[in-house]
Amino acid sequence: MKNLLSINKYVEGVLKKDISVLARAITLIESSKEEHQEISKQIIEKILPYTGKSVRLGITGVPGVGKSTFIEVFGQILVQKNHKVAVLAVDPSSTLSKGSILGDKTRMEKLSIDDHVFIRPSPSSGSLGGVARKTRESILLCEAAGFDYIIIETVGVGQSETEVHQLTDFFLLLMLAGAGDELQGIKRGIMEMADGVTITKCDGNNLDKAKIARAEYANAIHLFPPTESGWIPEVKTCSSTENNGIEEVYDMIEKYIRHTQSKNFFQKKRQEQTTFWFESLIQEKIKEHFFSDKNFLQRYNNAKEHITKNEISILNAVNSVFTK
Ligand SMILES: Nc1nc2c(ncn2[C@@H]2O[C@H](COP(=O)(O)OP(=O)(O)OP(=O)(O)O)[C@@H](O)[C@H]2O)c(=O)[nH]1
Ligand SMILES: [Mg+2]
Repeated sequence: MKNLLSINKYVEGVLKKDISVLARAITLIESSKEEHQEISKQIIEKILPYTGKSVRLGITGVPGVGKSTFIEVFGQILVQKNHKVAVLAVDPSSTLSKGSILGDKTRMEKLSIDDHVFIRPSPSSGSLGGVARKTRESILLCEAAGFDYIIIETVGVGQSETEVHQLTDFFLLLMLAGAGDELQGIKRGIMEMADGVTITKCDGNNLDKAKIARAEYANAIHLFPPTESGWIPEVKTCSSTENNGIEEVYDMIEKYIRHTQSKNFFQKKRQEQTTFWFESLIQEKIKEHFFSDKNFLQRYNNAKEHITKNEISILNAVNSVFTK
């Protein structure tokens, strides 16, 4: 890491929309060094009043479904509509798909050189919850730097969605036609989380298959319990390579935002998300608190040994850990 700036320099730089300072602030946030985390905390505190004014869009789907290619085209539409776009990636399986960060740079060729766009690959280390939390703070920094459309790309393999869902206003699921749910590894739970579904690669030989898939998914979605906001998720088709149907996805998201804002649901959802992150941090702290206590740890290990030898019931073992 380059030399650290003062806290005020970070804050000023971000608010002045200085991209290099923004990037450095994010690096700081991603660092696990205690000293860096302390500074990050204070930066976030100071920029907090300037956050919140953006659309936070989560995009998920199995590897290869076309997320990055979609974002390349979708991002350009956003820029045409005068949005300032930040693209962040959450990739919990980075050890499995090391290639994707490199791939993103080439797949977002035009977007990555646009002045109105900021692209940030995923932090490479840390637990899933940790990565998502850092992404949350990166979102806040991007908002403070004037980005009003934040896209979060995540690999849809079933681990990261719940977290990313808690970071975004609209959760878009990209699907392939004719691959079968099983093959796509998309769990029903993820379908239920989606505010919209888009069948990708609706071009060439895929056209008919995509249309059939669209009808099937639309039917499936109607069987899900109604959402709290009353919004019924829509299913679209698109081709990123032929630039078809992308505008319709934009319209769908706009419609969703109008719908949820008119019912005050938009704000309510964000408040619930803040509570979610508060609670998960509290849980983490409680755990940390106990496990950093040597005596607790000893009782914990003892109890564990006793239960594996079947010498004590689990309930009694648990009690023994919390009894001094
Ligand atoms: N025919 C066609 N091919 C596409 C389309 N969109 C993406 N592809 C191709 O599909 C492959 C995967 O695209 P990516 O955009 O990298 O997919 P991804 O979902 O970001 O993949 P990961 O980041 O690895 O999870 C690439 O070879 C793309 O060229 C499309 O609309 N039509
Ligand atoms: Mg990608």
